Amino acid sequence: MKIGITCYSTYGGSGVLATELGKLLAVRGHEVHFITRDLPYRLQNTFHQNLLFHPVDMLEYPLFGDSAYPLALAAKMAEVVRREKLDLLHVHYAIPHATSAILARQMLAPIKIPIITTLHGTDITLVGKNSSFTEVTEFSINQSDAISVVSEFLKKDTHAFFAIKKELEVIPNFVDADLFVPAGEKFPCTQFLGENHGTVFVHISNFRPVKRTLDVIHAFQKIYSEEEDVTLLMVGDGPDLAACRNLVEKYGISPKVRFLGKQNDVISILQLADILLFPSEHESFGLVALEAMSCEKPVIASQAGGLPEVVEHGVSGYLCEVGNTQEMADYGLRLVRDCALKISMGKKARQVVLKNFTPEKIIPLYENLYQKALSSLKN
Ligand code: GMT
Repeated sequence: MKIGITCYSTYGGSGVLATELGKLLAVRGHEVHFITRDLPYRLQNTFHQNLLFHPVDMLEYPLFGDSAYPLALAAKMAEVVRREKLDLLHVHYAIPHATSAILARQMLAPIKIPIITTLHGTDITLVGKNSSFTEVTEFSINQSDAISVVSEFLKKDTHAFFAIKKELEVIPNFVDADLFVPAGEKFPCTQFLGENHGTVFVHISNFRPVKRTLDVIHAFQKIYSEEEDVTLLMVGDGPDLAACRNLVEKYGISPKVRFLGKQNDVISILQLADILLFPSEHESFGLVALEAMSCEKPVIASQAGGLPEVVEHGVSGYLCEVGNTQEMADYGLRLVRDCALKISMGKKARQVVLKNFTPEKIIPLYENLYQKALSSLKN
């Protein structure tokens, strides 16, 4: 198939997932055209003859600022569909990508192009529920030819809030378990963190309020107050980063916490860590948790959104009440003090990934959805 993929190209789970999907579809013989504002960051340093990139041309016009992006995207989609004879458009994130695709489809008539929309979470839970976007989100979902959501939680939430007339197919996130592997020689821990790093906790996110990054610091401080041989790596950047730095200063734990900023090589970082701390307010799936699990790292996460569909409490990690940093610290301490438990939980975490969340299991679900959308258009 000739597939057009649109996603956000900067950091963020939806862009990561869309890019990894495109790369794997290309390997499976599909011709994949990324129609995005910039080169998606997980596409950097990647070459495959079936992977093509079409940047959205944006007119630099002060009056518009960024507001013309949805229109410029629609125009680029129409141009690429026509020229490259694409079979379908797969858009990630309802707003504005599905909306732009609908406009492109209208511009393309009588050419018929199916639109597949994947809802990732914040497009529904934060943006779509905002009254200024509710109607356009609902419209864009209902106008799509096929829709997928990344968890049962997101399916329920979408139905609860919007009047959806189409089937929402649950297709979970996946991780390439051949790349996200447990051990890494490339980036040895002692070389990077010194000899006395102890148990290494890691948090990776875009530091938005929904990630509750301050809870990571609170929980880690509680752990450190009982066990000094611990280190925390904070990876990523975003609105709450400064507040996290201030809290670390306030607690006087700066030597124990390393802020690494945005990083491309997430695999190496996960490999040198022992435990992922992931205390989100809500999380439709939690791709980072899956990536950590694939590297045999237990996850201490919140009992929120789709996370219970990923992390099994007491098996691959622990699920805690949102905001209960004492509970998170208690589980963290349990793993710090019981190395065998930490290792066996990590191994079970990877088993879960291998059983349910590999590309081999998940990519065919997307291919079936594409086929369904194509045949619905023929009927
Ligand atoms: O929250 C993020 O990290 C970014 C966000 C996005 O849309 O880019 O991620 C969402 O999509 C991911 C991929 O499907 C999911 O794994 C994340 O759980 C989801 N984030 C939230 O629901 C907060």
